[in-house]
Amino acid sequence: MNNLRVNSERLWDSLMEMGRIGATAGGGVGRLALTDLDRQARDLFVRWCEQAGCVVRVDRMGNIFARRQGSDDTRPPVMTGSHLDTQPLGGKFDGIYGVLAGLEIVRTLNDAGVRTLAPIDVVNWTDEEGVRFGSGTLASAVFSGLCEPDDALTRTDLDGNTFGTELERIGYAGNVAANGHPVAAFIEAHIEQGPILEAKGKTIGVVLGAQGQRCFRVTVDGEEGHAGTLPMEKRRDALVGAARMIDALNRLAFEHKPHPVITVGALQVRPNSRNTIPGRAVFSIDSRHPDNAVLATLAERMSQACDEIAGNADLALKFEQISHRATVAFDDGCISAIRDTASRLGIAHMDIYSGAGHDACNLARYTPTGMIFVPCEKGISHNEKEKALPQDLAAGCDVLLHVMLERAGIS
Ligand code: HGY
Ligand code: MN
Ligand code: MN
Repeated sequence: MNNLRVNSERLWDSLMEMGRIGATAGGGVGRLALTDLDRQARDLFVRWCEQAGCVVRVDRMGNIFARRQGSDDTRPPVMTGSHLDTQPLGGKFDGIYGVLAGLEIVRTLNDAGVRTLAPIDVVNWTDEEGVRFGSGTLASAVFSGLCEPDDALTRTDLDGNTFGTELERIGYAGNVAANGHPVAAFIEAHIEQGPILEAKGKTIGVVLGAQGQRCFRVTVDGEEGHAGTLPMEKRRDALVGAARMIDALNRLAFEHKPHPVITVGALQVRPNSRNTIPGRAVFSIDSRHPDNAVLATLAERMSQACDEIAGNADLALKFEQISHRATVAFDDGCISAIRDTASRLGIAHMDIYSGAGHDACNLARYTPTGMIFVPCEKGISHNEKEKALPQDLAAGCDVLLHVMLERAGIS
């Protein structure tokens, strides 16, 4: 069995075909969760899984589980997967690789006529990126018992659509209860989204854990006014206030060693008109650090900095925490299995820590969980230029195959 290898070309072709759904002019993919493009990607994934003989179920959060039966289905499944949704200007590999690597394992086992003892589940987690509904990995958090279904289903996007109504609209509001089924282990394959593996010349990252993350929504209220008639000293300009806050937050990040990462990625201005003084500005904050205590102190300091700026400019402020993910340590047994399998297959590997968040960070609180990273070019991700090499993607999938086989057993 040790000589079993995935079909690199088939994996690559599946990634390229999936990448055509929501392809952007810049060579990337823009496929936001719960849009018609997401539905098309889901439909393609479901079709492929059914063609591969899987039984497909969808839960209340729209998570898709493709099950390859084992010879002893009393055993809990060994699960792998990731997410098919992308950033607005994302790439072909972030998340999608983990989902299609799982499908490639099913296809490879079919070709080899191998039946595992435990079933294998390949999952597509809904809305890992959290672009539309404010915080990421909501659906795997619900599955892992970290978030109530209604708390997630009632989240709204900027147009006031709720998560739940958008799931219904695309036909993926499943009838399976969202609060998880027993899982023997969860292993997620993902591109590193950083430059370390490539710089060190390693093909496999044995992921030890992931840094903590706190996200916020900041609402700054001033007063609309005429851009031509209201003197500068009489203005309560919400956007100028927000700009000062964003600059202060950025400077705050450099005051801590090692640096946290603080990103303001989304900003809405009302009424967003050239000749009206902005009355309201709403922006997001994504803050991350490997130490939970530093992250908590940072939250305090960011709130104080915004408060002070608002007070000095006669602006009203609302500083709301939207999500909080503590640092995560993956399961020692999964980590050793990934490391030993990479060694046994003769693939260069190293231990690594994840700067990015993943669905695996939620599953780690529910079942023994591990992650396998493969390099991406120059570490570029959340960018249309995101690239990965077929041979690296196949190597990661081979490690995933043998780790899953070891866990699931062969009948
Ligand atoms: O934000 C993240 O870390 C993930 O890539 N969605
Ligand atoms: Mn991802
Ligand atoms: Mn991502």
